[in-house]
Amino acid sequence: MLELTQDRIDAFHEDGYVLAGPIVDEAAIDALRARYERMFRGEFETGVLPDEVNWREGGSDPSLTRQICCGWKGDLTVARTVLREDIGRACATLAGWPGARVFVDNVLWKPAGARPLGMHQDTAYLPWMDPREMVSCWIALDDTAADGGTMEVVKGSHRWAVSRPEGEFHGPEDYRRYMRKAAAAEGVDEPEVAPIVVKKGSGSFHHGRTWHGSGPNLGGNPRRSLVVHCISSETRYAPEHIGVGVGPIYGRYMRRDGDRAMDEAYFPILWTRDGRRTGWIEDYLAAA
Ligand SMILES: O=C(O)CCC(=O)C(=O)O
Repeated sequence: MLELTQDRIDAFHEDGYVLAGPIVDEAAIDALRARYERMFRGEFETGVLPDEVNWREGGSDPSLTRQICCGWKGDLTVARTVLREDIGRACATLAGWPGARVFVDNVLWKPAGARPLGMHQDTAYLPWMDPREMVSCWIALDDTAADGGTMEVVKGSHRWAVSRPEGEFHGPEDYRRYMRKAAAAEGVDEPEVAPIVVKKGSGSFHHGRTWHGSGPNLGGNPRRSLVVHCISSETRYAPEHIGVGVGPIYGRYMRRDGDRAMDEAYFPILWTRDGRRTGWIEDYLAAA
């Protein structure tokens, strides 16, 4: 069970991120790694295709980081971590929300030698959310090292303005370029970049405006992670985006009748202060 001490909560507010862990145990790590092999071969246990499958064995560029988004919809082992109540409670506590729901997860696998992931702010991609807020739990499935392509966060950058998304996410030439541009706009000459160096099973939480990304994997081992991106249980589609502008993937879940609700079938509630959790989660997780 994940518990956050007041020191950790204070550090998150000060720095825009905080280390945490252990979050998953050895058995879960082994099970997840085995599922990653299957998922990137295009095999999905539930028969449902995750919302984004950005890499496939045999057909994709081996120098890129393998990525699947909303893996929980395709695989129950992934779902058993992503839909954890304590992860939702931790994200809600850090954000000060009444509860938390999952917006999306990221199944990530950066092999030795693979290229960077561009630095960005998560909420830059979410102008259609009300409130436009996110807290993410990033879990390492391998021991990480500063030169091994681990995630890097920029201390204090959660206080910077939200930038317009720019550049490539997968394999950019200069993965810190747009972060430096944002830093300059804030008058920050030397942004403090902190690599998340943790043992497998541990990880970090980051704020939705914190700049983060990762460099090339210059080590000899793969760097696999599972990321749970939470939003407030109260999040709605922003009124000005109803009917337009949410985008080709998550826009498909928006109702067309003016109801701004985010449906729990796609964005399940993990935890609320008043004891609510989406009803179908336990049956779904037991369906193996
Ligand atoms: O693991 C990484 O390199 C980046 C992950 C990321 O973008 C995220 O957790 O939002």
